[in-house]
Amino acid sequence: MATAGSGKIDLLIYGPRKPVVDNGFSERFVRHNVESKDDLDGLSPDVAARIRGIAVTGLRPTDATVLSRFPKLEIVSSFGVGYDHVDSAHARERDIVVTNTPDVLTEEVADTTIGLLTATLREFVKADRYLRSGLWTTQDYPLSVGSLRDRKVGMVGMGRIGQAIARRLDAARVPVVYHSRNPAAGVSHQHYPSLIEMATAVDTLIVITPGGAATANLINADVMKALGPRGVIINMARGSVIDEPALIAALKSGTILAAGLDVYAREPQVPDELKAMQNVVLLPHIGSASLVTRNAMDQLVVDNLKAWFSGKPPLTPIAETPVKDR
Ligand code: 8YV
Repeated sequence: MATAGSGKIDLLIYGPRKPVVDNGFSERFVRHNVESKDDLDGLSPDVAARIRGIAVTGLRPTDATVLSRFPKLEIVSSFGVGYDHVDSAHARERDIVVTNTPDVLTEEVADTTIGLLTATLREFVKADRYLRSGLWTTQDYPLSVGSLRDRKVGMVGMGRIGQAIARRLDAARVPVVYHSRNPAAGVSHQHYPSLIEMATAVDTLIVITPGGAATANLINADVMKALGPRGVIINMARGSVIDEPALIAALKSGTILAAGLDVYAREPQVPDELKAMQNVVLLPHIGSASLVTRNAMDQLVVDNLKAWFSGKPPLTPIAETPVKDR
């Protein structure tokens, strides 16, 4: 933690320490590190009064109670493409610009999605356990009921990552349709304005839509019922987008076949009921979590702040907080 910086720019680093962030700023800046929301109370009022920029380096709640501690705040540079943890309405009201880290993670998350989809359908995790337990020496692993070969995928969300996933499925010759509020520009796949209608027409859902109030529990019991007993759900978005108790019930009862999950309602807590199931593959929110991609995301967090404090427009502002002429 640095000391007071007269004439310097005070930044709050809110979340986990990252080498790219620790080493990314010149002497012009003074960094103050706070790991979690509870630790914010440890920040002295003097320092809070000087903070002009925040780097949110992980999924930390950045709501009005957090932002209102900083009267001189100009910019919140948030790690990750999703920013449902940041109160963008509050920021907008106070003319605080919010930035995220799109594009640099698109292909990584799309790769992870295809891996999780294939692992779920072809039971890679169960098969690995089978081999390690020595069972292969007595009997071949049973044929998987799931396969990509006889499936039709409905994408829930067709933004940048959704399109990168769809490109991979096109190459694998898997039919793809999508649901989103409005048709996506330049996308030739069939668009379904109704999620239920799409769920009825497909057997596999890939969820890759922003989290937040607008999509809370979008994938509910009715959608799961419409998907049917061959149904597979892959969630790469936010846990909040799926009604988790309804998902557990649907997996237990055979309303749907299987699920591959990277995100959960109360991370890092994952319901024991899910952990006990054989027809789910559970990843600990690692969609973008390779060194190369996380470094690129961290760098963009730094670069947005540096651009702003050099008097330039930030590189990747979110749509809700447009930047006025500087
Ligand atoms: C990160 C993500 O893992 O970009 C996102 O929205 O969910 C991930 O890339 C997340 O920000 C966790 O820190």
